[in-house]
Parts: sequence; C-alpha cells; structure tokens
Amino acid sequence: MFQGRRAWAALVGGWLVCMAATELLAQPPGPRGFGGPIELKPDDVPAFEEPPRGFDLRRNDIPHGKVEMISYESKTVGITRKMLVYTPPGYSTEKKYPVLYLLHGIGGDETEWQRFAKPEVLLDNLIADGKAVPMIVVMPNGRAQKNDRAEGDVFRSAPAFAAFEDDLLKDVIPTIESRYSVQADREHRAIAGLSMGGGQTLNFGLKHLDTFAWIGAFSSAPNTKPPKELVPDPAAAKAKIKLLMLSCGKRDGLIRISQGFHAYLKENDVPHIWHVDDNAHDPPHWKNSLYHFVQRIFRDEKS
Ligand code: FER
Repeated sequence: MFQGRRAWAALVGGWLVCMAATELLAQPPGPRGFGGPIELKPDDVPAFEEPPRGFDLRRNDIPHGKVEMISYESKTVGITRKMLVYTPPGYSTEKKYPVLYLLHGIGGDETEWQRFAKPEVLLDNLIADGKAVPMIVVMPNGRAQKNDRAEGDVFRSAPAFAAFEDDLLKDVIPTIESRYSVQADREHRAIAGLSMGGGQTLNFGLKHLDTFAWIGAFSSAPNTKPPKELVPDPAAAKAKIKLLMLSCGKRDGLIRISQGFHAYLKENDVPHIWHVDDNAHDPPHWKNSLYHFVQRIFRDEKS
C-alpha cells in the first residue's frame, strides 16, 4: 500500500514537472517569442468562453458599417498623420456615438488591427446580434514621430509610443470629436490596445480617468509603467473606472507584466477582469480579447 502511494506520488510529481517544462518550452521562437520564462499562477485562467464559430466572418445578411482612412494635422508631431475610423451600420449625425480608441503593437501602424482582427467584422456581427452597442472605433498610429512607419529596428521607436499620449489627447481625440457625431465625455470613451498598445492603454487610460472610463489591455508590453505608478490611488481609480480588462495568452513570454498588475489590483481591491487564454503573443489572442471587450463597454452595469 505504502509502495503504491509512493509510486503515485512519483508519477504525479513527474507529471507536474513535465507540465511546467511544457509551459516553459511553449514560447514560440522567432520575433514574437518575447520575454522570459512563463510561470502560471492559480488566477491565470479564462474569464470567458472561447468566441463562437463564425464570430470573425463577414455575414452578408446583416447591415455593415464603414471603414475610412482619414488624415489629421498633428501639432504634437508636426506632420499630417493618418488614422482608420470605423463607423457602425446606419451611422447618422442625428445620433451621437461612443468611441473606442484602439491601439496597435510595436511592429504595426494604423492598419495593424485590420490584419489581426478586422474589428469592423466583429463589431458588425455583435451589433447585429444586440451584443455590442453601436460605436465608433478609431485606429490611430501610436508611433508619434515624423517617420511613423514600422521600419527598421522597430524597438528604437519605443519613445515615440510614449510621446503618443499628447498626440492622442490633443490631436486625435479633438479631430474625431470635431468630425464625427460623438458623445464627448469619459463615460463614452474607451481605450484598448495590444502589446505596446496595451502598455499605452494602461499608461494613458489610467492617468487620464477624466477622459476614459473603459480600459482594455491585451498582452501588455514592457512599456507598461509599474503598478504603483499606474494606480497610485486605488480608491480613486475604483470610483472612476467603469471597466478595466487585462488579458494575456498563457504562452506569452510577456505575461509577467499583466500578472504583476493583476496581483496589485487584486491586493488593492480594484475591480477588473483578468482573462488568460491558451494563446501566445499572437493575433488570435488579440482578436478574441477585442471580441470580449467590445461587448462589455458603454453599458450601464459593471461586468
Ligand atoms: C519588449 C518586448 C516586446 C518591448 C516591447 C515589446 C519596449 C512589444 C511587443 C509588441 O508590441 O508586440 O522588450 O520593449
């Protein structure tokens, strides 16, 4: 009997070691295999089910919104810049819409979300099914420097991602609010992004809670400020945030950044969603996270 128990313990122990090794080896090689070893914690589980089949496929039997590339004069950067704007089906100046500002990663530009998720397809489908409120989605270029193309060593542009704070607040948002029919207050502005854009989302969104009430950071990168700097006053943040969602793939070598922030929020009693799925630092994670986030913003109840 005792022998049997020992054998079982050895078997289970061996299995645990194997699982841990598998997690460590699970980081993809190549340019997206960022970061260090992955140590999963008990809280690192999905908050949501996988999106249903077809959530990302264009349906011909429903009304579609429009996507247009617009230009604006950026006083911050001193050049004319571009951003992509989705307006929902039936967009009309008789109504006013909430706006989601959606930010890209280190190797991307204003077109990157198009390659990773087709936000217009997700939104058209969710709006048709009554699962998301009609909203405008703005996809700007988060690299606030004169040459804002993702060229050469993209890591050298990291400071331009920080400089985007001014471009967003002083140029992008005023442009959108002067050209589109929008509800221009914090409860009708959301900010979300992937990787570098996730870091920007937390750095800018939490610093400017008078501007944004809905915040979604997917696979946040090392540009994310330390938790105490992001949320120096947990009670104030708690009172203002309508939704704070953090997500990351369990095979993402950058997960320690989101894990650390989740732990700080939990410790300081700041409500948030922490969603960890089976993906890596990759487009499926960002597409799925966007799908989950947009259903929960601009709604009355806290989710
Ligand atoms: C880093 C690793 C990854 C970093 C940024 C990234 C600024 C960004 C990745 C992405 O946007 O996909 O060390 O430092």
